Amino acid sequence: PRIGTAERIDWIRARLSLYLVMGSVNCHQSPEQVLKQAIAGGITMFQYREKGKQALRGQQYVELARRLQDICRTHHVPFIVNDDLELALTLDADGVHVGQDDAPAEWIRQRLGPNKIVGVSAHSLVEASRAIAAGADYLGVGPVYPTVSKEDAQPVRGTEVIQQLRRSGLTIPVVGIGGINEHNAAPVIRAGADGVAVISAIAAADAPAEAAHMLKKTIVQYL
Ligand code: TZP
Ligand code: MG
Repeated sequence: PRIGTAERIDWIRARLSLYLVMGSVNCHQSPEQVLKQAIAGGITMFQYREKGKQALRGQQYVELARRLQDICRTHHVPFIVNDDLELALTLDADGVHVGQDDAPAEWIRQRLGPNKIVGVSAHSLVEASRAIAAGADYLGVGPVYPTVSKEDAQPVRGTEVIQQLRRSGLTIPVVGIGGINEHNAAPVIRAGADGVAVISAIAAADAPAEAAHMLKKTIVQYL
């Protein structure tokens, strides 16, 4: 879809309904297997987030990214890179996601150009407004619930920030993140999110396809 159009925004919005964020550290089986099953279960977007003490580095980090990107390409699932502009440029990824402590969103947007997807984590209305001004395509808002997947996670915020964003009239695509699973996803969507982003609910599931499918069912029901 063409840049800056309502069509492009809605295309991104639709891709956010079930967003899998993952690296090798989060998986109980090979990341390739997890991703394939998650896609079979209905995920709509993927973020390569290879973080933590046990994370792959160097050539292995790049090679896993390539293999996961290939799987995404085959199934027409957008492939987003967490916090690594250079990797995204090298692989011609579909976009980059940055947190508040990462490179500024303005810089990411400038370097990626207008056609790539730029996602930004926001924990308040102020951070959300700044991200929008910087050229973000979507916001990741959380942690909605307690999470075990991020060591330096911010305090839990429930669905409050998502509601606040919508009440103040912001229409940017939003995904809730943090501790979300099939049992607690509904309030996130009802609060105004366009989807949910999950790590452990899918990546650490015994049956990732089943887990994704159940989550998707809940989300679609409340969207
Ligand atoms: N950002 C805020 S919470 C979180 C990130 C990356 C971790 C989400 O993982 P999980 O397992 O879905 O709680
Ligand atoms: Mg970060």
